[in-house]
Amino acid sequence: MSNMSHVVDFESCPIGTQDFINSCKDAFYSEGVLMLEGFLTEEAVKDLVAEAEDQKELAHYTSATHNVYLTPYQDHLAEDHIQNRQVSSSKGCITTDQIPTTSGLRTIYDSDVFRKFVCSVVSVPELYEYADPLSSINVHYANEGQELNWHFDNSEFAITLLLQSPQGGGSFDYVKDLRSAEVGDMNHEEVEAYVDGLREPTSLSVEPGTLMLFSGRNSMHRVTPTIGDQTRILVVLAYNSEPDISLSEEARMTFYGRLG
Ligand SMILES: O=C(O)CCC(=O)C(=O)O
Ligand SMILES: [Fe+2]
Repeated sequence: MSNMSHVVDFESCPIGTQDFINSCKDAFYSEGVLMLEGFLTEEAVKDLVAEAEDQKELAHYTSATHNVYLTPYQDHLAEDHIQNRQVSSSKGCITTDQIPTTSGLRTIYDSDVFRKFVCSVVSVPELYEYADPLSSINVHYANEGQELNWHFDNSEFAITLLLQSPQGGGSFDYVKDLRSAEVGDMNHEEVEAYVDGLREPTSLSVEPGTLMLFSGRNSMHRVTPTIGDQTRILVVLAYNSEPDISLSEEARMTFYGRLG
């Protein structure tokens, strides 16, 4: 397994130092998104892209329609009600069990300094891996025309590492705090205005090697379609704040096409 300092550029991102942690925490709470450019070393980006390209043929491809809240269709509401309105998303995905044991992705995921950093930024005491063998580390592939449409995440926060940008498209658009899941405020009207393109979201163009930590539960987000034949390759690192939790069987079947 590679060493953390081979994969993480501690000079530009000193994730073990309190001043840096404090500034990341401020950015996460004020913007809803923490973006650390140059988090991965150039060498790590190269190695991880090569590794992901090698694994690409193992990816499970899915194409699905969903509403932005990722909730089931509600028969008592009209088809064009924002809670029923369907958008489509498609991607390829490989799972934790398919990531090589020597991968730098495992080095980062398992690292104490990284977990402590994330805990401090998102204000949780402890982070645990998923109990199932699929959900902790995923690599997503978006080929030409593939996109992740508007949605709110079920999880409170998400951590991503961009390995490869497409030639065009692939921009990360988001609207901070558009709903409040905690108090059940779905904010239908404004959500619909963004889905209809009547309002402009914040649009981020992300460079390979960037770590993003964002609160996707209340901030609606999407990734625009890949343009050109270079695949967008993105890693998702997922943790739980409690031990022994598996992703639901329904979600595993939807995302991965298998349970383990
Ligand atoms: O691909 C990305 O940058 C975002 C991923 C995301 O939003 C998700 O997996 O829920
Ligand atoms: Fe998301």
